[in-house]
Amino acid sequence: MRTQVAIIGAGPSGLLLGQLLAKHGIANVIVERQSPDYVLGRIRAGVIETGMQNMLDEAGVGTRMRAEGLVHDGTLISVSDRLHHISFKDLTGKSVLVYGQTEITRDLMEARAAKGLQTIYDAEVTEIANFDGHTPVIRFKKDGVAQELQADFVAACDGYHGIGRRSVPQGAIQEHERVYPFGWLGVLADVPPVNDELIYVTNPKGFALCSMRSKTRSRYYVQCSLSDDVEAWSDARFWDELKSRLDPVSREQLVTGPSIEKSIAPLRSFVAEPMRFGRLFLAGDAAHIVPPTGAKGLNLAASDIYYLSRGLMEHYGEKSDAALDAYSKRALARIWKAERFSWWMTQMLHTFPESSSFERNMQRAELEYTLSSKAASTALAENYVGLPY
Ligand code: FAS
Ligand code: PHB
Repeated sequence: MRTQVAIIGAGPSGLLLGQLLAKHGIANVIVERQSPDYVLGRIRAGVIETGMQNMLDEAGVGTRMRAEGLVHDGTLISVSDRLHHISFKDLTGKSVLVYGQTEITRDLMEARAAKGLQTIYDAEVTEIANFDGHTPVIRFKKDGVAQELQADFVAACDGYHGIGRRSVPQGAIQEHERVYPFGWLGVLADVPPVNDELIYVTNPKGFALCSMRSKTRSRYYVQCSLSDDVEAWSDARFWDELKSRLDPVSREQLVTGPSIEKSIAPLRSFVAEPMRFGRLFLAGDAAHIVPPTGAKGLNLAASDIYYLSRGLMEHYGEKSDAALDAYSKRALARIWKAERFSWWMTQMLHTFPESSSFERNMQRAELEYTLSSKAASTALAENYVGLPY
């Protein structure tokens, strides 16, 4: 088999890249190790920046997002039983859209199938070779049969645990990481959201987040210990813990119900540099991870794909490799700013078991300054709605 761009991974990064390339007549094949249902079963992001909204429009999959997505002009931060409002609209003139990653993935999958573009599911890529030459090849097994796909370029959109980063010679890649001493226990439930806006809760018992997927489906998180087992968290225990961290009004308004999904995610900050190795490119979670406190993970994948798709379009269109050569530097410039914001939000809002009294006072001062200063609130808002591409 042969194509122009071989894409590893049918998550948001791979699917979005495939759509944009196909729109510009660039042939591509996606190889995905899981089934479509498995990919759709992963409950992840919920907040979509303007930049990503525009990318989905460009890829021809923005209609349902615009019809069903919820426009959020601000967010709430709950401190010592008080709710503070940060107005993105007043401070930056922008807003965000709340629309689940699952729905984005579904829209991209359906659009890809409608165009008759090839996606090989249930096929794990086991080797990426010759990417330092002109004819890289990926090798995978499908129904027990070993196969290979030759291409001009390989885009490893294969997430944090993918093979892309692992295929690069050790000395050629530098990794930067911070692992946080806690995780997030997330619950999805078909109950109305506790508020029209998201609520980021800081509480000595631990962080919590009240989010949503629609007016009838909510997404909640509580900070939990890394040693926690999701099986030890009954629905009743989860709702009690969430209530204990909420302000009195939200506690009163909270509608509880049976969970339809419950999982624990560890939190880490991670960046791999550079993101290009000859004709192999890393994009999305394959190259970086952020703690979800800043709602940046999925949105960073979109800006990587913006830079990479322009580079490939220029290669095949104007016969220039300038944008491909600049890919890693351009993507990393935006990635590090999002890493900083996500780390800052996590440091400011979570309870760190081992922190000293001085560190706890720094945390409190950071939060009080952020909520009392227009300049500081504007800085939070402009990072949250998304820095320019
Ligand atoms: P993905 O991991 O989504 O997709 C990679 C794909 O590659 C997968 O389908 C995988 O099966 C496939 N793959 C891997 N190895 C392969 C191989 N060898 N061969 C073939 N295929 C292979 N972001 C937010 O903004 N907000 C959130 O609240 C949030 N919550 C999250 C919760 C969890 C538990 C996780 C893990 C992430 C969360 N994220 C969140 C981040 C998440 O949304 C990612 O940023 C987003 O999925 C990135 O998309 P991709 O880069 O496509 O990677
Ligand atoms: C979500 O809705 O899953 C969500 C929203 C905002 C975040 C993290 C997760 O910061």
